Amino acid sequence: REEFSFAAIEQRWAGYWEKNKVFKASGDGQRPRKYVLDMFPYPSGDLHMGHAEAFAMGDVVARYWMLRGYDVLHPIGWDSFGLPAENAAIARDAHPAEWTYENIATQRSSFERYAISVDWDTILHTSDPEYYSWTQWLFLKFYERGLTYRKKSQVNWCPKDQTVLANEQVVDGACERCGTEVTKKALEQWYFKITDYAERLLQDMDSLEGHWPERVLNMQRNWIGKSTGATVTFSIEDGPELEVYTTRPDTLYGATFMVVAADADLAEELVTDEHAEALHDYREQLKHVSDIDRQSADRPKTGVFLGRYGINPLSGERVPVWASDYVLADYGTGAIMAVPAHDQRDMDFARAMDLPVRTVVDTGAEDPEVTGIATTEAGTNINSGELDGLSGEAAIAKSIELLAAKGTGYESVNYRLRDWLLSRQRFWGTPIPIIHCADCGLVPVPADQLPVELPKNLHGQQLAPKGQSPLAAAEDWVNVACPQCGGAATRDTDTMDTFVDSSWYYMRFVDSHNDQQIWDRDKLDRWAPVDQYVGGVEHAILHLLYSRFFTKALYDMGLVGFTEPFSRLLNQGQVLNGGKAMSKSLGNGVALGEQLDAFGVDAIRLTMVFASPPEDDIDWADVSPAASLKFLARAWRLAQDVQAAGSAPDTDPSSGVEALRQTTHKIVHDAENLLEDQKFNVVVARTMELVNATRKEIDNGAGAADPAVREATEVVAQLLSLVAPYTAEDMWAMLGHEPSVARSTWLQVDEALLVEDKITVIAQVQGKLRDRFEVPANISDDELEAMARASDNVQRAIGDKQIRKVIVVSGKLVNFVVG
Ligand code: ANZ
Ligand code: ZN
Repeated sequence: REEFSFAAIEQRWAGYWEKNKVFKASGDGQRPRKYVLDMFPYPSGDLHMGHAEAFAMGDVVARYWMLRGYDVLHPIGWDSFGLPAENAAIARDAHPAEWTYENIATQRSSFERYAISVDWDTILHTSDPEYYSWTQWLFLKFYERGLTYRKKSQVNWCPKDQTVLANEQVVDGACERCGTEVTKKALEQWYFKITDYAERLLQDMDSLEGHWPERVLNMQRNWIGKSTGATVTFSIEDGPELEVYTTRPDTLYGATFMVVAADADLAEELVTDEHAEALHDYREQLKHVSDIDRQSADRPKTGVFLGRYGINPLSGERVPVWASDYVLADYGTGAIMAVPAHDQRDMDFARAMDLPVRTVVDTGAEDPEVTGIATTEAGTNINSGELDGLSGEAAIAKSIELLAAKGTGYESVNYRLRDWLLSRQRFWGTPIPIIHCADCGLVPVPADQLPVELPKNLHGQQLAPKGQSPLAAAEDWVNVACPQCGGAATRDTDTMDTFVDSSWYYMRFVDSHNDQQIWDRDKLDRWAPVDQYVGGVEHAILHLLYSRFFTKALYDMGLVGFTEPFSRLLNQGQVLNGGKAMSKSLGNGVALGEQLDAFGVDAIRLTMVFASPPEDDIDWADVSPAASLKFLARAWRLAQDVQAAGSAPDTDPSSGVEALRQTTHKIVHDAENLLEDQKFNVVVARTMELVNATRKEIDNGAGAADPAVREATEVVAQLLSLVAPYTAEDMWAMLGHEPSVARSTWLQVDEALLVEDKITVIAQVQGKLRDRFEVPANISDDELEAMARASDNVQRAIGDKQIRKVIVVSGKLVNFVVG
């Protein structure tokens, strides 16, 4: 008899699924459809343990739906533009495409070995002209609608990568990619107007409630950061009016000074000649301070007086106007009314600059004027003229009413969300399809001239960061005739943030190779939106917010028929080692390839899925791939025994041993619910249970020829196919079936075989046992009591006495107190 060998089994099935296109999405309309998507990988080296986990989880879902008879689209592609390829190209004096496509080839063969159930015909790479042609086309669609624009502003600049960064790419003041402290630079850049969609991005999250992890929804809500308050106009003596945004118009009487963002144009407009130099010096220092630091509460407050005074529109009071870095230029109006008594940052500034503090809300706490501690709780207005005696909402409403009557303010809403800065001064990205003409201005590249391809002759040092895009040096590429006037013009030399590429790939997957249109609308409507998206929580804001924005914008353009791209989201956990994330510096990395060589693909996949619920982290130091391998051998031998016993593949199971049949059907029934609830680890546990029950029946019961044993073993193969495709396929063949088990028919659960769990309960009279019954485990207290009352033994014991009290202990007993 053949011994179980994962290597022999892997060899038997290697390449089988790709060659036979087992996982090809048919789109024939004969069956209901599902779209399962794993966040597509970035081609940095080979696949690692993190990929292995994420893809194992997504595969459970895709394979399960396939077994349930769905037509499943489970595509694969690569997010293949980006800095690492460019840095590698500089280091090896090559073109970034070389490194990129080498890594893709490596990852592809690893994916094939790892036996993920993908449709290989869908394959796309965002760095292929066939793909980025449409990224450019979309950019121009957004441009046509005014959703892409150029603006000069103070942008986040990474001095190491020599490129600008979106706000979302600045993490704790540092570059998301390289960790270098981010500085500011005034540059003219391209933006997407995501702020136009702030409210819809927020509102539509209601429909994702319960389908996306709560944590992700909260992170997006915070990032959008909606607040409501009022915009208030202060007049300035001998100067332009100054608008401020406040969430607390009820504290207007406590506004003892004003502050404008020092780096805003506003500061320069307001400053008097006498103070201009001080402002200038202050602004110079500011360039080296990150937004995060600027807003940090414990930083000492700094600033300069602008020499101006504003007039409080409610109290008429004259207040000085300052400039400081703790007010941000791009939030609200870039200026505030400072209420030191009720805002700690204002209080700190007031104390540092010796400015007055006036308490206008009595909260019952000690007076901030005395303590220097601002009070933010609700209370009753004092020192506030017409607002005195009011509190909270009423005071806010009244203040807005008074402002509106004077024409000096109105209720308003603000969002923290900023427009998405999309241009990058790097090479390996989608070129921005715009031509700059001295006469015509910005001219879109005509659609029939797309794609604007990256030059193929740049390599090595020519790509080194210089603060402007390396494309600027490619003169033959840059210089073109203006499409409008035919005159000499130049191409835009920036490339797009790679998050633009990944904001729409899930739509392209429905029709990856269409060279006539971005996608065939019927195909898109057939498959999208994505039913199940799987990926890491690190994308909670950037990628997921951008994709939601793209979907909504495309909906408004009539290009798609849905407004949310991902109906359900699963964030798989991380694979740790020794309780810590794997990293080079800790030296605790585990190489996926070595694990696969040692234990086989199936044992590694099974270990990943069995270790914990998919959203939890897995500590590789705590798991046992060797035990997984043992279990797989045990399962495999069931099929071997059934085969040896000579039972035919079309055996009718109904004459099989009843008890094993009950176990089988119960487990299939439970597995259906567990898979819907994404409790994949429990499904594996139940599969183990079924293997044990079947083994018992073979060795000490009816034997391997019993039809119930065949039925159970077939179910084991199907359940295992979700996580251990090689072993499952081999078992399926031994059971005499045509491959592939992935396309087999899911067992139809026979309700008659679903016996309920029973428990024994007792009935007492005066604490004395009078009867016992077998009842369903989930019996209600009322049913239990009714059953006990109806018992002959109980009635006899009560006789003609009165029932004074009935005590029911759920699932255990009923006691009648009589007298
Ligand atoms: C007066 C006031 C009194 C304020 C008070 C708060 C408490 P959110 O909730 O985040 O929207 N603010 C407005 N624009 C700002 C800017 N560009 N940079 C820094 N701070 C700014 O916060 C709104 C509050 O933050 C506003 O309400 C304003 O201070 C400040 F007892 O106005 B408040
Ligand atoms: Zn022109």
